Amino acid sequence: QGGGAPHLVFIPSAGMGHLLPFSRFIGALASEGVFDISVVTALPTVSEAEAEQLAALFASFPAIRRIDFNLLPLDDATLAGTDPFLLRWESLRRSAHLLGPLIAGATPRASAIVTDVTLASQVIPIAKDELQLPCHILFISCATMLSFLAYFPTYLDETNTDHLAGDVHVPAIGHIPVNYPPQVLRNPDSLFTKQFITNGREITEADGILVNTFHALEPEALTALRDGKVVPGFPPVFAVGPLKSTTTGKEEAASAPIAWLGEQPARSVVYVAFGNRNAAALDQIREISAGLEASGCRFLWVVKTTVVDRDDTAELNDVLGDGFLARVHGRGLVTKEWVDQEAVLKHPAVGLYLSHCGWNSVTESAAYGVPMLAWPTLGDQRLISTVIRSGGFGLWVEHWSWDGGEDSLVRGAEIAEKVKEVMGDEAISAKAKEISQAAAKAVAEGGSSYRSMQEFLATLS
Ligand code: BUP
Repeated sequence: QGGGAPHLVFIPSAGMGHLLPFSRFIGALASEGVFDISVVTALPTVSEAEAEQLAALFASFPAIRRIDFNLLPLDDATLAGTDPFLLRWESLRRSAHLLGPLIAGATPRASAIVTDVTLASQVIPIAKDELQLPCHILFISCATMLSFLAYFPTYLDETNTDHLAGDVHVPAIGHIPVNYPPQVLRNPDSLFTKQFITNGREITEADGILVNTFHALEPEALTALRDGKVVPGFPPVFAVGPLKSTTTGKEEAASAPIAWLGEQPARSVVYVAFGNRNAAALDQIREISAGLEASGCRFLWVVKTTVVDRDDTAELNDVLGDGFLARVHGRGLVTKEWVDQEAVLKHPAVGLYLSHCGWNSVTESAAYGVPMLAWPTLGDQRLISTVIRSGGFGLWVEHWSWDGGEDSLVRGAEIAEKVKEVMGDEAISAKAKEISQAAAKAVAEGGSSYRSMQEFLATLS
């Protein structure tokens, strides 16, 4: 590195779903060894998983520089009770004016900024007006969600409203029922809604948008965005996924879940995980346990009972109920620990992923050809589930929700039935295999994502 190499400054946001694709993208660039790279880092991180991820990134690539970003205190009583990750996004946004001088002082001089979309409306003007630097977004959800985000301000203007008030027809994408986008958008006063709208308006000013997807996974959405059919004059969209880890930790390979998977027959295990910030209600957890037990399948289940991992002190036995772990001993492994999910999904023993459908998780499942049983919980996850449905590599039981309350509780018997159904579905399994082959082709030399990456890199020199 050095001597006139482009210097990219990355600004990731909070939450593993945001940090992991940044780490993967940065790792891929750093491995090429031709770029100077800095990462704007706000410490302490919200979760322990993020702290460990950042430490691993800097340890794997010692040449990457860390730009410490000291956040201003967020003294705002109106934000009490807000989700800690969303609160951190707000904190990053309100401190963003400090980024201009920080990045201006970087040596060698920065040549471009790559920011998370949650900070777009703050960072893009700083990059362009103050620093005269190109500003790109690394979008961490799917192209379908990007289309929705980009079109949402037009929807508001045309319907003369300030919130999600009905179905949305996104040009060239189609009809999106009112209950598919993040439901918090129904509330105009929510912090998320305000951020979503200002970011959605500003992203058209970005110089480029990198998306962790690939052409075969979302052909319509990518074509519509690129042809300016969603929003005229939309920035270039570079589909560079699926992004994969560049560090293959030996410790992960030796971890208990991976070792356990090594003892199970091929395609026999149901992997169950609902992301790192979805605190499931106790009664729903009990139904899931009943469902997994009744399914008769082997399973590996990552249980989270709190939004932030550091707060999780519950004992598994208390959470799962007396006797459960003993009854499923040998065929089910349950953990509260962070597992290397990519290594799990890559493992030949895994035959199904019962998932909350965070986008990173979906791209991982697609990359490794694991069929999905989609159980979206919140945020972008229902829109993401439409991608699984149209790709045919999973089943989305649309009436399953996580709203809480007696009516919305998904019963163990139904969970067992659907698990068995997808485990035995040859058509879904064939589609999953097909999509993983398409993913491998996309990132291989000459593939669509490979070429998009080259096109993006060409803009930097
Ligand atoms: Br839990 C867990 N190990 O134990 P998403 C997650 N992950 O590697 P998010 C692990 O975290 P939202 C674990 O592979 C994925 O790359 C997983 O990102 C990894 O969902 C990432 O899938 C999680 O985008 O929820 O962030 O939990 O959708 O709300 O962002």
